[in-house]
Amino acid sequence: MSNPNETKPFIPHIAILTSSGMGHLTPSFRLAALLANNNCLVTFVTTHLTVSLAESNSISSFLSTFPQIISRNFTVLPLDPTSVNSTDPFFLQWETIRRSAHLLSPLLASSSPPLTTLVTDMMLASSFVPATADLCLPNYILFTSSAKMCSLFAYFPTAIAAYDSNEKPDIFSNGIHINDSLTIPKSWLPPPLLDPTHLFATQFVANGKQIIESAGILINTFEGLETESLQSLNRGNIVKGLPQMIPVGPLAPCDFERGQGLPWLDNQPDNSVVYVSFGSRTSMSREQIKELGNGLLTSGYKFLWVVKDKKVDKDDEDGVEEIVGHEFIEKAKDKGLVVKTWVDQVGILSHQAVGGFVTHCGWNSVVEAALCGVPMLAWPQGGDQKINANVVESRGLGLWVESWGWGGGELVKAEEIGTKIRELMINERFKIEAAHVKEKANNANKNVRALINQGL
Ligand code: UDP
Ligand code: G50
Repeated sequence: MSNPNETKPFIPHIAILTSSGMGHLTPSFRLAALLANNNCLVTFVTTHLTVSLAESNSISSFLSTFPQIISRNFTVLPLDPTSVNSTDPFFLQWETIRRSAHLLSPLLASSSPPLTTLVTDMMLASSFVPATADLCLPNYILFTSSAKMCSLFAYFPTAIAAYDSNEKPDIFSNGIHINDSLTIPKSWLPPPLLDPTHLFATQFVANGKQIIESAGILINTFEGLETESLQSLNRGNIVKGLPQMIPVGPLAPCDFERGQGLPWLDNQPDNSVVYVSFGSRTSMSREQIKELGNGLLTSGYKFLWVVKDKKVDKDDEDGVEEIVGHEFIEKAKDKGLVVKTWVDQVGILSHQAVGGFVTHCGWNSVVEAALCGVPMLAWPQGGDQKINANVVESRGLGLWVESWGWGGGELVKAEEIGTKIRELMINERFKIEAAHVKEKANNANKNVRALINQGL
């Protein structure tokens, strides 16, 4: 017979509201899995109309692998695209979700058992934190980029407020001076921020203002990777009175993300292959693809290259051979593998044959490479990627050729790409530092589990 005086153990019930794009969905899945595997009940809120196929496929796999996670489909209102200053499908989807914020409380109010905590993706913070205030729950923000980017994010509204539009036509010409040890140069800013009327800029400012109202920021980074930035944020050296930054990284990949493996890779010697990928939503011009392909050939290293021809996978119809050319395929026969499918990136990065990663520096890619101890050649293409590239370079995890600029700018020539790849693969210091950070990444994982067990 059970003891009537025995109290039931407290089980936190956490709702996670994710946004759009694999760079946001993936860390939300990983956080949800981490919580669900550590005695929390999780409700996961998604919008089932996604921009890309990769998103809808991964949502299905995630939900079927975790039947214990409660799934809530958030139906959003259609957005009039002429009402916003952007055509990027992901930016539009963030805005669509943001404008439906008032519909979330009614969806979550009846949760059983009642919710104890909300976690909202940073792209949605400024509309959802106020809109869910009536639920009277602590609202944490999930920040899926670097702590250095979070410093800019937190400070940017102050920088804008200090600006008198009549006196200084170019507010960014000297960069954003955050404190005596941190200035973000103008050329590193996400390009849409340079136009204050751009949808991305208005969201960025509104979301940045909101973080002060949140219960805390869960950030996919770790002490061993971004010691200084985390300290500055938490010691009030960026913005005074910020809620606590809680490093929850490196968020560990879930089993459902695992792919079938690549027999070609299994047959290559240790540390001999360069892995090349620019993430889930960056396409390159055909001209740049040609230079990159020739650069890989001239590097002398074997390569595994994921090509992307269109921003959204549904539109990516041409075959690999049409994109890279028949001549290249012939030349690359014994040298590399070129694919145009979704790959298991963590599976590749953790393969012993992979010795270097040419990356756009989407933050998830950087954290995954850090977790697997793989040095990087940073080639930022847009968004927060130059700031992330700076983290890679300053942490000694690889090199960044700043003069290459953003993707879509001046053409980077094959010869130079080949030279930099050789530098990446030869430099022992990168390998040593990457191994060191990998060890710290594994220790950080243990700390996160301890934190959650104490009750977040
Ligand atoms: N990714 C993957 N396979 C692919 C392309 C991307 O697993 O073929 C994953 C990658 O491991 C990362 C995420 O998708 O977790 C991309 O996020 P990131 O922040 O690196 O860049 P984004 O795609 O947002 O630009
Ligand atoms: C995704 C993206 C471009 C981009 C960023 C992305 C960031 C991250 C910081 O995550 O810069 C950020 C926080 C809130 C916000 C916008 C950006 O509203 O495609 O630059």
